[in-house]
Amino acid sequence: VRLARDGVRDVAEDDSFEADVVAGLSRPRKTIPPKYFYDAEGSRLFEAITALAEYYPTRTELALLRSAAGEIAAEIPDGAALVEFGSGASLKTRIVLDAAPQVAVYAPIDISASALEGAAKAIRADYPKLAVAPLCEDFTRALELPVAAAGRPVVGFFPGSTIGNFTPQEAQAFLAGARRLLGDGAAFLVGIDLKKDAATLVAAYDDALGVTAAFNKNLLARINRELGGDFDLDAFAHRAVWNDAESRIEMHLMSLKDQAVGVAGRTFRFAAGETLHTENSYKFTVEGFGELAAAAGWRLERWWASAHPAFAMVLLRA
Ligand code: AVJ
Repeated sequence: VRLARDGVRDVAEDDSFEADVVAGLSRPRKTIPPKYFYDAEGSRLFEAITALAEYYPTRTELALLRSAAGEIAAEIPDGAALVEFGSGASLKTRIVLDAAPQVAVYAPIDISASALEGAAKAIRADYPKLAVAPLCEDFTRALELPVAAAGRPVVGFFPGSTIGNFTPQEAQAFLAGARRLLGDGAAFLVGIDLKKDAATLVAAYDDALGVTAAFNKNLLARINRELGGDFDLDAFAHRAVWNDAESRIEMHLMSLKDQAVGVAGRTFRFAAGETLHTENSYKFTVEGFGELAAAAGWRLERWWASAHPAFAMVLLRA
């Protein structure tokens, strides 16, 4: 961990991408962690996804946050430190900050140094009284709050239903880690996408314009760019499947033929019809999420939910 010019803590760009891709492609059921979608091109494509007619989560959560902002703000103590997990451009944060001027410290945690620096700069410019203390880290690994948060009431913020990318075991481990990081008495606001009819869900992950397909295939392009891969993007097809037993949308890339692909000096074989599993997006019930949170030491205190499409912002208490 080094300290960048303007005080942003930065992590060394390690070779976990190569190691994770090689390990994932070596498994009998090939898989790659979805966190690798978000290089510059992937982040741009995700932004485009959030504007699609079929992709309801982002606009639904924004509307929910706006309508509940006053009640959410009332749950935030004076002088609180707001700690955001995977802050990106910090757009949803602004809704909370606008409604809760009593927030004294904003600590965004993000793995992308450029996103973090840009967001910190913009938030500092627009909220001059707020102390901004960014942490450049994988938000699943952060172990310590910035010193600026010491002694303050702490409120965690994890919007976007990003928690849906974790398996239930990973989600529980993440929530337990966040419980340790945020500390006794902390509140934790988590955005979760709720279970709904399969047609709505599948359309949200397989849009008519093919933006989600491009987002999914960008993972192969990124492997080609960064790991010297030779994936033929036209030899794979985007698939979005609702897995009801697991209550999750799965994204896959299906091989359209028997083929061999080179990555990082190795060869991986795909049979026609075989898939590379690239993402799970779990859909919750508020009750089910409450049980998951309880197993990690949190109490579900209250929640706000929209009806159609259903999405929820839950308030957990340590
Ligand atoms: C950013 C993880 C919330 O699961 O809906 C969007 C990512 N994948 N379309 C989601 C995503 C395909 C998104 N999250």
